[in-house]
Amino acid sequence: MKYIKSKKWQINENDVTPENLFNKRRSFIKLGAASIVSSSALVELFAKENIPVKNLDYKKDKNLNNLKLNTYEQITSHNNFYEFTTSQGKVKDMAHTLNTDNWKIKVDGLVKKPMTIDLDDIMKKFALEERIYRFRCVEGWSMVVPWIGFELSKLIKYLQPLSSAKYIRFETLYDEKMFPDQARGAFSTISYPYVEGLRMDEAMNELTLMAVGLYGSKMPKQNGAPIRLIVPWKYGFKSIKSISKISFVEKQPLNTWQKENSNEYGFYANVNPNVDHPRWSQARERLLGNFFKQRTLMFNGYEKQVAHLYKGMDLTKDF
Ligand SMILES: Nc1nc2c(c(=O)[nH]1)N[C@H]1C(S)=C(S)[C@@H](COP(=O)(O)O)O[C@H]1N2
Ligand SMILES: [Mo]
Repeated sequence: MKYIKSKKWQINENDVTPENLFNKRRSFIKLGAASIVSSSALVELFAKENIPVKNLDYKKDKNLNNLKLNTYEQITSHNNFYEFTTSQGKVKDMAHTLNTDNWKIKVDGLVKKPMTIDLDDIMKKFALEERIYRFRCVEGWSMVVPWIGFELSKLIKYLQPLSSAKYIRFETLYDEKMFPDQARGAFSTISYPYVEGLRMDEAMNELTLMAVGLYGSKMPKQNGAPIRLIVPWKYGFKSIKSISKISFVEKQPLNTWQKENSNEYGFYANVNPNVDHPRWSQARERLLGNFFKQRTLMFNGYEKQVAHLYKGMDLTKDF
């Protein structure tokens, strides 16, 4: 590995498992010394080979809970991203049609000044930090991911919503050229654009993250490049990908999965082992890479930080 340890395109060696290194080494050798001086070629190769390239600067998470991370390979090869396909293993091979150049986010609704913001500007404004979070899909699988991003609260303070704004609403980009399932029109799997929302106090919670990367590397397209929401105490579908619009609103937004099937999916979607999905138990989950299931934790293990948000609510009704 010595010869790839250059400052510009250094990989985070902690993040690469021994068998990973062993298998990838053959491809480096094939490349030959000449190609190795071209950093962009190497970056491309690394991405294809599922090795994160450390190209973000961020403050490391101390990982006080001692969570064991899933590998970069696991996190980037099992995805839910219906805009491409419902086949979780195939998203990574299709996501290249998503073009994240010059990414913009439209901001409107109950806000001091509606505007369109440039992702590049945002990246300069907010210092990035790593957040190692558990992530639990409503389907019963989970993973532990070292996300990179900044607190949504910082962005909200910068955008200055009006006091009449009670909820924040997000939309994923709508572009039929980039997302094949959107191009299927009436035959698409779900309706687009994908929509999600949070109550303002949930959005301002210190855990709520706008993520722009993982494993020190810019967000892989299959994981929702270039910027997505991460709400670790809620089922994964709340963590909307590839965000192109943010609105501040008075009424609770109708999120995509509630719209698709309100008997099975609600607005709050807090991880809760005691409230089963109508078609399966939510008491246990399978961590990616594990054979045996493990217990699901109330609020996905973030009870201390978020339980107060739901005082007085009936979590069996507001699921
Ligand atoms: N735009 C959009 N965002 C989305 C989804 C999607 O299909 N489209 N799937 C959701 C679901 S169900 C999950 S579990 C997570 C998966 O994130 P991952 O692929 O990074 O694991 O993204 C969520 N965000
Ligand atoms: Mo999910």
